[in-house]
Amino acid sequence: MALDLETRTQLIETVRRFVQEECVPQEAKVSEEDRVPDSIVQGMRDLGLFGISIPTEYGGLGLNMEEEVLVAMELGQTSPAFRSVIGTNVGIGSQGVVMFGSDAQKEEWLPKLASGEVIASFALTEPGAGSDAASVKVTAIRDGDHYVVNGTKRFITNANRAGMFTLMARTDPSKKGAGGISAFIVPASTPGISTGKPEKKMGQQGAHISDVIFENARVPAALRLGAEGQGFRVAMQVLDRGRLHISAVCVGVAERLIRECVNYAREREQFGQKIGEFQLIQAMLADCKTEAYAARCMVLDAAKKRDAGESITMEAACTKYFASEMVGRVADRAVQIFGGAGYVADYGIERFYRDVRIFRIYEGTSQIQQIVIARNLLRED
Ligand code: COS
Repeated sequence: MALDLETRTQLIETVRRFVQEECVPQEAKVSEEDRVPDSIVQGMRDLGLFGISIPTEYGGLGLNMEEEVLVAMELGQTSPAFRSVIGTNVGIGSQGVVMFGSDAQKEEWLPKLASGEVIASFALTEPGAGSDAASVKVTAIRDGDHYVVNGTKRFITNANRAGMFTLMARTDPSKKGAGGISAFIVPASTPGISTGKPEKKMGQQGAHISDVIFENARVPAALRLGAEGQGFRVAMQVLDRGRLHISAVCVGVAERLIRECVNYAREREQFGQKIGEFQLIQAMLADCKTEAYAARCMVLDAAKKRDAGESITMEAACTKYFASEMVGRVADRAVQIFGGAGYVADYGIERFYRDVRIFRIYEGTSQIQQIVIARNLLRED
C-alpha cells in the first residue's frame, strides 16, 4: 500500500532534515575515524530507517519501491557510508526473508531487522565467486535436521556488526552451477562463525566489509530460505531490487555534487569573473544535470514498474549501469570544476570521488549489468 502524498512528503522532508543536520556536518569526521557515531545510528533507528522496506505487520515502514528510492535519493545527499549503516537491513540482507521467508522466519527475524536491533548482512561473494556468483564453493551439507556450513565469504558489507547473514551456500556439490545453491538465514552467533578484519578501502570509510569464515557451523534446516537449489534465484531477485536502491543513492550523490559545483561556480573567481560565467564550466554543469536527471527518471520508472508487479531484471540492470557510471562522471567533473580545491581533502570533493567508485562494482559490475541487459534483450520475443 502506497503512502498518501502528505505522509510521503513528510517522510522525505524528515529524512532530508536528518541528512542535512545530522550527517553532513559529520562527513569528514566519519571518514577520518572510519566510524559512524552511535548517535547517528540511534537517530536512524528512531526514524525507522532500518525498516523502510520491511512490511508494517513486522514493524517496518512498509514503503513500496518508489517510496524507498525517494528515501535513498535523500540518503545519497551525504557520504554514502551513512546509508551503508541501514543499507543491508533495507536491501540485500533482509529482502531474501521478505520475499522468500516462511511465516515463522518472517515473524522471528523481520521485527528485529526493522528496528535495527539486529543487523543483516548478505553473504554471497567469495574469493573465487565475484561476478561469477553461481560458482560459490561454501558448502552447506545436510546432517539430520541441520546443515553444516564450511568455507569463506569475502567483502561482506556489515559482517562485523551482523546479527544474521543471508547466506548462499552449495547444498549439492555434485551440481557445479546455480542449481546446487541454497539460501539460508544464519544467526551470527552460531558457533563456528567468525569474521575477518575489516578491509582497508579506497573510499566509504565508516562502512565496513570483511571476510566471514564458516567452520562446521551448524544451521537448522528450518532456517533454509525457500526450497533446496533455489538459493541462486533468491540472490538474483534480491539483487534486482538492490540495484535499484543503489542507483537511487547514485542519483542522490550526483545531485549533492551538482549543488556543490553550482555554489562553487557562483563564488570562485578567475580571470576577473565568476567561473560559472565561463561556458566551458557551464557545459560541465549542464552535462552533470542532464545525466543525473536521466538517472532519476530511470530509477523512478523502474521502481514504479516493480510496484506494478512487473519483472524489472533488465530495467534494474540498465538503471544500475547508467546511474553508477553517471555518478562517476559527475564526481570526476566536480573535481575538475573545483580544480586544485577538488583534489585536496578540505573540500570533501575528492572524498566523494573515491566513495562513488565502488558503485560501478558492487551489487554487480557495469560489465555484469551489460551482460544482463543484452541477455534479456536477446531473449525477448
Ligand atoms: N531473477 C530470477 N532468476 C534469475 C535471475 C533473476 N534476476 N537471474 C538469473 N536467474 C536464474 C536463471 O533463470 C537460471 O535459472 P534456470 O537454471 O532455472 O534457468 C539461474 O538463475 C541461473 O541463471 P544464469 O544461467 O543466467 O546464471 P549465470 O551463472 O550465467 O550468471 C549473472 C548470471 C552473471 C547475471 C549473475 O552471476 C550475476 O548477477 N553476477 C553478479 C553477481 C553480483 O551482483 N555480485 C555482487 C555481490 S553482492 S554485493
